[in-house]
Amino acid sequence: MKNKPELAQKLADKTAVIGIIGLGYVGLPLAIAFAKSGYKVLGFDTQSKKANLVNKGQSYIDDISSKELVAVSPKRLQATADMERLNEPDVICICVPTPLSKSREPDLSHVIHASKDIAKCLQKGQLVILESTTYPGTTKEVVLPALEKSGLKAGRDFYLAYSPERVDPGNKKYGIKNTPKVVGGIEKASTELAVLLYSQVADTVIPVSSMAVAEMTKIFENTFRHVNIALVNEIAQLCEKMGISVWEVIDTASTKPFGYMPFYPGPGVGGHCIPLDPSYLASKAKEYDFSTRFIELAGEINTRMPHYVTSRIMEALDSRGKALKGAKVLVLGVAYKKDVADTRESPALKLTQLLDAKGAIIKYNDPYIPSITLGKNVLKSVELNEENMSRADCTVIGTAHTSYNINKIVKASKLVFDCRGVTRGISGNNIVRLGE
Ligand code: SAJ
Repeated sequence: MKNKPELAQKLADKTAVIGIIGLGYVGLPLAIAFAKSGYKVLGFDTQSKKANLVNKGQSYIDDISSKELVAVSPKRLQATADMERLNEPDVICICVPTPLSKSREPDLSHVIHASKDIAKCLQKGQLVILESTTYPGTTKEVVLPALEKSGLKAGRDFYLAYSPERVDPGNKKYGIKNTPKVVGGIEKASTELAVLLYSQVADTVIPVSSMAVAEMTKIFENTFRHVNIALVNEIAQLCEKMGISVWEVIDTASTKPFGYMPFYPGPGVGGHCIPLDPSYLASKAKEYDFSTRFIELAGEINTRMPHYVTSRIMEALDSRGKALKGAKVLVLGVAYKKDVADTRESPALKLTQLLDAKGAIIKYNDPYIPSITLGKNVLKSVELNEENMSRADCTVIGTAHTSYNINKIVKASKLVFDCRGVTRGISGNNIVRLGE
C-alpha cells in the first residue's frame, strides 16, 4: 500500500480526520475520546436529531455528560446526517447496532447500509474499521464486498480492520482509555494503522492475526457471560429445591482465589449484547454444520427465568393466602441492569409484564425509567415511599439500582421477593429470595 506513510503521519500528528458512523452508547464516547486526544472528528448518524444534539452539546447517552460533549463540540467534534460527507474523514469507524431480526436471526442491515454509504464516497487511502459485535467473517464477507463495489480494492486502495467495542454501560471503572482494544486488519498495513489510531485513546492495543480472530474474541467474551449467567440461573433453581442459598454458595465459591469467577442469578438476561450476540455465533456455526448447544441451552435457561420468577412470586403470595390475581405488586427496578436507563430486552420488564398478564395490579418504581407500557396501559414510575410499599402485597426487587435503600424497603414491605440477592444479611420472615 503506497500511501500508508501519509495516513500514518496524519494519525501521528493528529491532522487526520476521524469519522464515526453511529452516535450511540459506543460511537459517541469514541468520538469524544478521539476529539479529546486532538483529532477533528466528524460524527455520522442517520437520525439528524442526534446529530443536532451533538452539535448543540446536549448529550443523550447516560455515560456521557453534556459538559464532556461541550468540551469538544463543535470545535473538534461535529455531527451530520449527510452520509455524502463520508469522503472527508481519513478513518471511518462503524459503530452501528447489530440486533436480531423478529425470527431471532442476525440483522446486519445497519452494517450493510453504513458500508454502502461509505462505498459511495470511498477514497483511496481511507481506513475503514467495523466495531459492532458480530459473527466471525462479517467484515470480510459483508463489509469488504460492499466497499469494493466502489471499484477500490481492500488492502490495495483502502485499509480495512475490525476492532470490537468493549463498552460496559454504566461501568464507572472501565472506559475506552483503560480497556485494552483488540485490532485485526485485513493485512499488515491495515492492522498497523488501526493500532496507531487506537493507541491515541487506549492505554493498551492488542493486534491479532486476522479480522476473524478479533470478531471471534468479542463474541466469545459475550457468549462466556451468557453461558455462565445461565449456569448460575440453573444452579439457583436447584438450590431452591435443595433448600440451599445460592447466594451463600456463590459468596463462598468466590473465596477461591483462582479458577472461579462469580456470576449471579437474576430474573433473566437483558441489554443489547448478551442476550443477542451469542445467537450471531450460533447462526454462523450452522454454516459449518456445527451446533453450538451450550449457546442454545443457555438461551433457553435465561429466557425462561422471568417465567420461573413469576411462579416463585405466585407461590410466595399463595403461601400467605394471597392469589397473584388481584394482588397489589410493586416492582422496583425495570431497567435491564442496575444504574442504567435502558429497558432493552430487560428481564425485569418482562417479569412485570408476566405478573400483569396473570392479573396482578402493578405499580413500579425506577429512578431511571419514567414510564413503561404494560399491554395497552402506560404506567408511570411511582414514588418509592412508605405508602406505596406498605400497600403492596408484594414488593419485587427486579433490578437493584444502587440508590435503593434495601433495609427501608424490607421494613416497609409486607413481602419482598428479591431477584438480585441484595437482601442477603438482612433477616426477616417477609423476605423470599430467588435461589433459596
Ligand atoms: N446479569 C446477570 N448476572 C450476572 C451478570 C449479568 O443476571 O452475573 C444480567 C444483567 O442483569 C443484565 C444482563 O445480564 O440484564 C447483561 O449484563 P452485562 O453487564 O453482562 O451486559 P451489558 O450488556 O450491560 O454490558 C456488556 C459488557 N458487560 C461486562 O463486561 C460486565 C460486556 O459484556 C460487553 O462489553 C458489552 O456489554 C457489549 O457491548 O458487548
